Amino acid sequence: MKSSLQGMRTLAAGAAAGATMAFWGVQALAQDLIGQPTPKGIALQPAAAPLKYDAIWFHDWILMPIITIITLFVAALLIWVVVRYNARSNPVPAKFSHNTTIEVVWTLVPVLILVFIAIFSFRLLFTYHDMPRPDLTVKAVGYQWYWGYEYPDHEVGEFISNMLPEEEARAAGVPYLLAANEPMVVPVGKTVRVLVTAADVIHSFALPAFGLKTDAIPGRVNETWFTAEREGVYYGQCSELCGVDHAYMPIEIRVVSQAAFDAWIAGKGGNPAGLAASTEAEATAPAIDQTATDASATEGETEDAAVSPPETAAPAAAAAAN
Ligand SMILES: [Cu+2]
Repeated sequence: MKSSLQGMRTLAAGAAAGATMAFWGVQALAQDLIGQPTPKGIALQPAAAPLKYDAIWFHDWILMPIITIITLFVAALLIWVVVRYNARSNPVPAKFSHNTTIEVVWTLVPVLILVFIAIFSFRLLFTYHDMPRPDLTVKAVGYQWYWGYEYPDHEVGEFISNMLPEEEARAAGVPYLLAANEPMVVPVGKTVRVLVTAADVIHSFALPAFGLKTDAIPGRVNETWFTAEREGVYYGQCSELCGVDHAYMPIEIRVVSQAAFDAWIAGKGGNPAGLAASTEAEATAPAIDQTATDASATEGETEDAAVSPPETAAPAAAAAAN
């Protein structure tokens, strides 16, 4: 998946370079903030995890060029019709009302454009679905109007993450409406599986820098993943209208070193070694464990996860067995 995407990247990059370079070149001049929105920024937030790179590539090299070309083409057609066929320059209009050729063309071409977009769109969707073997699991539960995080691998029970009040945020120099009093903390470079659900109404777990947006639905467990590539603080928000305080339930993910993460887990009363223990157990009996872990997930997703183990699974299992 990764290498074929890479190949297409090169191919389409060449073809579409002219269409987007001018526009995105200007964008690159402004230094974007990492993990949070940039004032007056109009592009997507910079990527800090694999899925986001693919999403940005799809937007910049597939969607934007197509949108730009269609917009220019339609604008040119409009201008041509206005100039060439107004009452003054074309006093005697033609009488025909059908043209089979053009009708076939304007039906087929949009279909082909959509099929072309669908190829890359589905590729991106599959990339989201193909989760590498996770190093740890965090359960995120949406409530009206805050998030709860739980670390089952590390025996850290659910704790509540509320939005930081305005005065406290200003005093701490962190973005108000995005900063939380209890962030989700994860180690850098580790693949984090996020189990997403809700306890009351539908919420959505979204964090732009990692390319995450997964609905949190009561009675159902969705899953998504990210591998944060550098330490830092990353902000997201609930992205499903969930009631009066929908705008006040931010998601703050703090990416730290493994040592800092272990210390944080210990501070939460958890077991820092829980990760290694559970990984070993999973590697020895992957099929059984997968089924048990994902039992609460919906059937379709569980089966997919079970039948298509990620590439990293085999070496990990082999290493553990030895
Ligand atoms: Cu919400």
